[in-house]
Amino acid sequence: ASTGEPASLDDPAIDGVAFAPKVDTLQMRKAILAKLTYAVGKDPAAAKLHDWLRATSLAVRDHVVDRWIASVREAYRTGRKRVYYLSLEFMIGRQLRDVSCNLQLDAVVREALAEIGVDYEAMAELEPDAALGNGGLGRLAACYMESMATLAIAAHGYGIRYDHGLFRQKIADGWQVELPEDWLAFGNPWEFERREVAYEIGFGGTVEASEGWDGAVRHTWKPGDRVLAIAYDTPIVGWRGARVNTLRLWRARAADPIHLEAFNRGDHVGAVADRTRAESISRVLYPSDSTQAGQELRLRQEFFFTSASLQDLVRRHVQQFGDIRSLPDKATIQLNDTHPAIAVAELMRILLDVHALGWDEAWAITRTTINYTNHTLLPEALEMWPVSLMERLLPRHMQIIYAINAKLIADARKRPDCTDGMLSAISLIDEWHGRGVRMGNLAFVGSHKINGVSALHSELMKKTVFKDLGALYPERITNKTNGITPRRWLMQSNPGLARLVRDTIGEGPLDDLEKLSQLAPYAEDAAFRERFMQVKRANKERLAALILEQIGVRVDPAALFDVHVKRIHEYKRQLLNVLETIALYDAIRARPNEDWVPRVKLFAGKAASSYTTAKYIIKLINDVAKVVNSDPATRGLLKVAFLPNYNVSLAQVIIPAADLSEQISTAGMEASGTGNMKFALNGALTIGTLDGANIELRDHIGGENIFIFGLTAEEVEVVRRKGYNPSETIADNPALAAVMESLYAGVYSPDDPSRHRGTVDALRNHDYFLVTADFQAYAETQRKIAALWRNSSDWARKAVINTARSGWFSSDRAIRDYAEEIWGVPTR
Ligand code: B1H
Repeated sequence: ASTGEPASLDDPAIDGVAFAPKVDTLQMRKAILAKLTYAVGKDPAAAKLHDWLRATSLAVRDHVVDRWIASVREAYRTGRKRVYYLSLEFMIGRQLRDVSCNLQLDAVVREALAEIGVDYEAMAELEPDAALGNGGLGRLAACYMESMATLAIAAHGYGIRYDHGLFRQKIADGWQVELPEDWLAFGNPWEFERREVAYEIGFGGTVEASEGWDGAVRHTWKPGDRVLAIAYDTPIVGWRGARVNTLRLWRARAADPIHLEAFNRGDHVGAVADRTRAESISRVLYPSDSTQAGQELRLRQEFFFTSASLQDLVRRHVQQFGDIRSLPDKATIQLNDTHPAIAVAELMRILLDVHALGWDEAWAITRTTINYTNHTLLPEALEMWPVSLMERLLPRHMQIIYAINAKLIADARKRPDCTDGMLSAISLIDEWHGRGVRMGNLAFVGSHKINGVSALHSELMKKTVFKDLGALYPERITNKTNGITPRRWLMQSNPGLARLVRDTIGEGPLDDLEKLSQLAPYAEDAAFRERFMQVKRANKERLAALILEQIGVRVDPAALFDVHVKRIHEYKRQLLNVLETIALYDAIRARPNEDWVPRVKLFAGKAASSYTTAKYIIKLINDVAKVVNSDPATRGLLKVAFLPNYNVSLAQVIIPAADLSEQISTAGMEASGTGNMKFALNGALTIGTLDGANIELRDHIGGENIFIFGLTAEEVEVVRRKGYNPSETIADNPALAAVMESLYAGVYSPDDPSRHRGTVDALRNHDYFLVTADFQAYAETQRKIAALWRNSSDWARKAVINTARSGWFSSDRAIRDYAEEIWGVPTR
């Protein structure tokens, strides 16, 4: 390191004992100035905030690298089992604060910059979010990477280094506009390019069969074209520097950068056309959350990063242990949804065709090494690739998939209870929609363990998508309820609350979040409640300032902040919230003298670019906001705000400032949710359905501290089976009927009165997501919430209990469970 003690790269403490770099403010200041001068090449007198950010990041990074090298050496020295987490998404957000916090350098960095005269907060704001993900699934991968480092698991994340992450959202005249995101524009101090780590990834071509020396048939895939995968490594620092693991992201490069012959002919564009095509693989993240993209480029992305990752981990294994057959003892692979499910066929190909193992041995290795997490039951999200596309792009893999399928079907036929229905359900090939490969079934069949992400979701998985495979292999399905890292979602995002916790019950929760339960008795302590709500108030003032700055809406920090932030999707039912908001607006105007609780309805979230209905929901929220916010009749009692460009950094400001957390998906549709956990941890009360992890949240914090309403998953199923008639429900509820009529008449869209008629018609005629069915229960629950709000000490009591009882939702707990029950690796 450039500061403090010379680094000990073989630090034995990495195996267990916690650590903090011994650096004082003076050393940190010198280090930052040295980086500014010699790495950034700037005169301190002329340096811009951006330059200081780069210099500071590099100075902090030195401390990371020491621990990183020690961690890698430790894994080699001890020969322990590694965890490989394959994910098409990693939404890791900003790094500087995360890394400094985990290395306990935050205070020193802050002071050093203050001495130099640089505003740390303003500087840190300049760091772009690494937004290589869509939503919960990608953020979960980031929380898990951090917890694996914290628990000193030797883990590697593998994904794609997209040039452009999730689009930037602008709101223009109330509509979502997507702008390209350019996180690498100013370089990325947190990544290390590894030009020498490069693998060839094949596509297309032919398969040749020949007889081997032993008389067995060997297959050789001769790809038609090849792309290079180049590694970019980002260190992932665990809490207190327990360990530093590697997130390895692959970038696509053309094997030949330019066709000189074409260039010399004067075809300057054609000379680089192949290159552009090859490199498009890692160009951009698909912005769809919960719908299969179905594009050839997406399949190329999936195979590209899966193949590179498997080649890399197999090479590492053989280099260290000499024998591919010990792979299951030394490596375990976790597939984050089916996006890397082709791993089953690719690992088989590597074992059969490259390492010349026999089928049974190769299959046993594959099946003990791979595990699969399912994140959704939504039919439109279940990946299925056309057989024709797979045969063209991955001919050898398709052969292997057919062979796996033949054995699967043959085994199933041996069972006495085997039926044709069962065979067609378990088959890897779907014959119904024009022959497709069911990636979920492939992942299931090739895995040791298959897990869902909440108790309810895992149960539903057994009853729906994996009903028949689950009956055949019941021991494989398990549950691992999601978790969130308390470092980012409490310590960094809510330093006020973290300080209060520390002052009250000490350091315990910093290393074991479940110790937050020691706060529970303080719910009865009026002075403590006062301090707790003061922290909340300060967070709300900060958010109010941001809302004013971003969209020019003035909100009162004393009002109830009612927050609905997540991807925009029909099943998440932002519409239910909007309809109730309109009903509330109607009621305030109808009965102006009632004792209304001042409320801010805050929304944020992105719609998939191709999801028209979701885009109309955004427009509707903004249309309603415009009318409500400018109506003097509400006397400021109701404000509606849509904050643009929801991302990890914005979430870190919004969540600590929330009083009420909206988790109101149609029961049975949200696999888990993780926002629900973040809000509760930060002392917001939840209004929610019995869906996903909300159920476990209720079990942990107690039914009296959460507001549950609406149909259960079982009731939803029954209602849908019977055939739901929304028009009856609407007719029975005058407030709801009035809302529908005003929307239909264009009260909220006077410039285009028919704009929201499609929305109203859909609700009146089908209402697949049962918005109208749950409206009454939701509205009544909101009135109970308002009543509780008036009793500020009762509200505060419940808020404190929410924080105190959320410790179980730490991703450390989740990862410990994966480590023990799925991976078979020790944790500290
Ligand atoms: C989740 C997705 C997802 N489930 C397809 N499935 C995608 C599906 O680009 N695609 O094609 C992208 C993402 N994301 C979420 O995972 C669930 O909806 C949440 O309920 C859950 O909390 C989260 C993490 O498990």
